[in-house]
Amino acid sequence: MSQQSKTFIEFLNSEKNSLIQQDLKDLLLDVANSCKKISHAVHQGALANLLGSAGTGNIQGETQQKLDIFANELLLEDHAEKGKLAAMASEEMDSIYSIKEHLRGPYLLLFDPLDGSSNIDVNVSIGTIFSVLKSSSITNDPSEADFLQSGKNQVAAGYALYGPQTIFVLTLGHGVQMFTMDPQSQEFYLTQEDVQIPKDTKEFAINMSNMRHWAKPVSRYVSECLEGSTGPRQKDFNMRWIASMVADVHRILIRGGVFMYPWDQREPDKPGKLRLMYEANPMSLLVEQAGGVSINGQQRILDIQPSKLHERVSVMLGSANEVNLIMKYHQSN
Ligand code: P6P
Repeated sequence: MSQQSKTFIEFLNSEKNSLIQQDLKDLLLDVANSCKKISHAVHQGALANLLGSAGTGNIQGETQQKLDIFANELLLEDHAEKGKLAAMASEEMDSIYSIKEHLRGPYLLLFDPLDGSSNIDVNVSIGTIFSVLKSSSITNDPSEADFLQSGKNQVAAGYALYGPQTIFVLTLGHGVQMFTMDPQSQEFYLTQEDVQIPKDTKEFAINMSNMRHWAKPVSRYVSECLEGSTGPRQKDFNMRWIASMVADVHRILIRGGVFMYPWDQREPDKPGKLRLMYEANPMSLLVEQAGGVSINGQQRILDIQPSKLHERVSVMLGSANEVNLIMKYHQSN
């Protein structure tokens, strides 16, 4: 590792972050350390008897993998007594996790402890997504209502991607930074500052098997991509679908593209598959901070006022010019 690259703690303590609260810096350092431990477990896989189903289900109606539970429990244990949080919320838990009053701090931590679980057993990249909000009060018992803040209120958001490299991606509201873990030292080094998503792209990501269920604006956009240079877009497109939002979003942060998990008529009463509070909101803050756009078809995702903790949302995010075109199709439909 070239020695001039800052470590994560050097980045947090740099002049650029001089106005960031020390409590928040400490929290983010703890989150990064938790992700290092999850990375170690993910990369052990079968050797640690951590593959396969745990034989239980979560509030989402999904079968929990052993690593889902391991990651969730590790995050709870790591943060319950550090004095930075008033409460935590997780994709894997029905209700919030309240911190004991004498150990409370000013923040709320929300996470999808292991996103992309269906990829665990087939050795495809997965990740941890996190979002940080300010707690409205640390004196009385925190409630689910404390968490129901729109995504633009996030004070920090990011993810860890467990792939060929373990990468920690963060925004504190002043751009997006990427840190790569040195496998020997287990240290995160700043490897990309001020990430910028290209405004245009020739790559889209969506689960094509749901095509017959989509709303018209989505069908129109994807069909035009498929018509390529012979159609109205007058250029050919490529398609990707990793089925790990963290991996698909990471690719978009690096080289542009569009990620869509839109509403479809399979479950018409649900706005979408992905969860607003701990998937769409953190990813939307990262995408916007990197110059991209993130919508649900009607509005900016970060403006959505949540009504429940595990609320789902339709997600279309990525290269600004493409997502703005998708928004235009929704408005003209
Ligand atoms: P499908 C993973 O379970 C996840 O929540 C996202 O990470 C991913 O983009 C999506 O679901 C994949 O869903 O229906 O293609 O398996």
